[in-house]
Amino acid sequence: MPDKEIKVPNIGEFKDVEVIEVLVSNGQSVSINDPLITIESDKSSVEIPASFEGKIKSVNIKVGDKVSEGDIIIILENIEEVKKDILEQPKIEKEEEKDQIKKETILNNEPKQNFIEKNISGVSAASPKARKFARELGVNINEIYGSQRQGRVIEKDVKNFISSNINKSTEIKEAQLKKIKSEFSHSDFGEVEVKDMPRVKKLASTYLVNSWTTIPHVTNHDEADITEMDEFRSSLTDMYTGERKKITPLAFIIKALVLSLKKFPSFNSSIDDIENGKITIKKYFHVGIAVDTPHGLMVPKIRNADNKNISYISSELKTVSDQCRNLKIDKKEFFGGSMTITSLGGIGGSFFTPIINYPEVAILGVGKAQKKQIFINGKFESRTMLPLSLSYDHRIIDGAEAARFNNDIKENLGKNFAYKLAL
Ligand code: CAO
Repeated sequence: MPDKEIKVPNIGEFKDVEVIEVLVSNGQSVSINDPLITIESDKSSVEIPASFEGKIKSVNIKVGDKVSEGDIIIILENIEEVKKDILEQPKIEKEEEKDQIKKETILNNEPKQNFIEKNISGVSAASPKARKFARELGVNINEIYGSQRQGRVIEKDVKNFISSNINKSTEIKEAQLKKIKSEFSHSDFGEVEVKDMPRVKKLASTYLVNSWTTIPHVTNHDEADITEMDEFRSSLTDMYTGERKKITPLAFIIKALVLSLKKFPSFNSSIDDIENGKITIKKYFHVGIAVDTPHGLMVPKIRNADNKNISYISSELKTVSDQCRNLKIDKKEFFGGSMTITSLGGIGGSFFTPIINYPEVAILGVGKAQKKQIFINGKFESRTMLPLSLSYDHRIIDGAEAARFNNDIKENLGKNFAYKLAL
């Protein structure tokens, strides 16, 4: 029986990718999924894990080598040895081994992921030095977004991450200590099933908890009268086919939000350096959109929304939400936003309390527009009303400013929307 070879798996269209780290050495035992090497293209870096377990007979590559799919990374000890071991083991252990072999087959038959998918699923690009440093300090490097090109993490980012988390971790530890422990487990009351949380949800939970526990949130609710805008939207047809154009209210809301951000720059800011009393005002208008996907919530950006018209924004909305749902979006697209819109308008409901997408300072929640009887100029009229829920960081935005901001959005979506949104 020959030795077992571990090869470079499918890495998408990438070829001759540089090995930046070799994480194992001859004679070392590895388990399935243990990282073996790190490779890096100009798009991202990923660790290649072991697809079998065993003892390393030889490591076939070194730092600086270029590898492509199918290249042999390491050779594991002769499989005869493993077989001999199995024969010598008691029956009960053989069953375990069978499970292991079954696991291996499943692993090898699993659809292969490509580079971008791994990148979006949360693997940070990092220099080998930064990786080593993070590993030594017990920091998960994938939780860090780096300061270098395409979010690449360097040693300094690891240091910054640690210092900014020291206070947080003390608070979290205190909170954990205070957690109420139930005397009973769920299964004491009937059948239950424990499942793994999707990876995107796990990653998002760190950000959500950070936002919820560190930002003093307030939410202002309001309703925008979008009657004229909605009639216009529903009347849009394709010039050539005459078919109805499918542009959702969200494209108009993005444009309206950009106008309000221009008027109220504090909503387009971040206060990551609050200890030194510094506010970063962004001069760009990258609007985040919360996208519901089977993997969890993702928030890609519509970049430079101020320079795009409604049709363009509408088709970009479709493109980025499809990319998120198919896990074909670069991790960097989840960063560098001005403010986020979270729209439940296509699903239902009116008002809610959205959580700010840190390090932003405000988020606009949009509910489902409904026809309502509104008292205008002494009589009731049927108008289409859009529920708005604006959550903001009270350290930087006051309630009065938030109410004015909502008024401005209402104005931008109101009767004179065409003039306001330059249609
Ligand atoms: N009021 C009334 N109808 C609305 C509406 C609103 N505010 N917003 C959308 N609609 C309508 C659309 O016009 C469309 O109708 P037609 O099928 O007749 O054209 C339908 O609802 C579906 O719209 P959509 O949801 O597919 O598209 P969208 O552009 O409004 O939203 C996206 C795109 C990506 C935001 C959406 O698909 C999505 O993922 N929404 C969920 C976001 C979410 O989960 N937020 C919560 C985060 S907090 O946990």
